[in-house]
Amino acid sequence: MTELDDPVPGIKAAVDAARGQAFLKRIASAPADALQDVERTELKGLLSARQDLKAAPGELKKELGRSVNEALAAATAAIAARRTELESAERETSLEAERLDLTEVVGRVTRGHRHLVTQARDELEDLFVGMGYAVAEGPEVETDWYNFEALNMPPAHPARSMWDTLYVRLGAPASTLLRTHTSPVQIRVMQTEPPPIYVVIPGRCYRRDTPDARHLPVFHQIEGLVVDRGITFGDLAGTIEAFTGAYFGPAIHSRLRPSYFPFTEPSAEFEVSCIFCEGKGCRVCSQSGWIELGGCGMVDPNVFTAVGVDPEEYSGFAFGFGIDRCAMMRHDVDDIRHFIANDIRFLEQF
Ligand code: 2NL
Repeated sequence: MTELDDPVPGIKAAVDAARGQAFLKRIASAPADALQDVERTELKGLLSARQDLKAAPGELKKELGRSVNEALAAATAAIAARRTELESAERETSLEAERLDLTEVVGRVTRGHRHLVTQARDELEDLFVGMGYAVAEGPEVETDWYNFEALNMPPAHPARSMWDTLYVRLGAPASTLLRTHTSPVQIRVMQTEPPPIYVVIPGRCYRRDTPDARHLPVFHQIEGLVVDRGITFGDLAGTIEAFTGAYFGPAIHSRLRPSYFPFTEPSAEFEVSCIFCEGKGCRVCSQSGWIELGGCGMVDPNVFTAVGVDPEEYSGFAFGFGIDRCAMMRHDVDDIRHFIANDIRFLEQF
């Protein structure tokens, strides 16, 4: 090889290599650190070769110089293109990694849901609202007058022993208590609203009960009250039949059996056909086909008199039942204590 063929040792080979497809291909798929190597070795080599070329004879310098420049331009452009590509890929990766998928966060961290008893309460409220009733609420700490006396139970009335009352140390002994039913709210409604009254009152009630599968000292009741002209026992029976069918389904019916409550006369217990055997008779309903749900009756005239409603002009009915029991029946819950055990595995089922 003569000096003319290769005026700067290795320059032709370097140029050929730099202009070869393999070289450009290598750049096009090089990772970031390999790009830097190419710059440090091949490009640097070409640059110093161009420097050395200055000593070469005129024609050769021009021709080879153009080749070197072309090779340098092509390689620089390829490196720049590859670098842009790598940078945008890197940005893509970090965006993806740092992205907050809010829908996923909501799906993973559950926000919880209403307790089964609250669901039952809401459903029962909706059902009565659909029948034209209003919903009212009232205090959970009551006076003896609202919880007992106004409801036709004067002090020392034997019927008071039906309720295991929790008294509050406030005022005279045994004068302030945790309401044993939601009836005091009905008394308050009758004191403040003139008839016609169509109202349901859901809420927490308290009794000095020892917890077992069917009792808790804190439970939930919903009571209904209707006061209007010409209200009959037939209206009461029809209302019970309408709401039990709506809550438990059209296959479920109701019946009334004579009973006693101090605030209603006549009084009845109402039963619904057993939702497990639909009235055929099974172990849950002791083969009777019926399950007791609550009590009801025509408002006692003494109650009307206590709140200033004229019993000669108005009549009415009232009913009351446990929301917890209702939910237990419909969802086959065998122990009321599940509701307050706070076991997420139980709660999540509903
Ligand atoms: C039961 C029985 C009942 C009432 C509640 C009531 C309220 C007023 C006047 C008359 Cl202000 N009655 N409420 C009537 C009959 C039965 O509940 O066993 N509940 C679980």
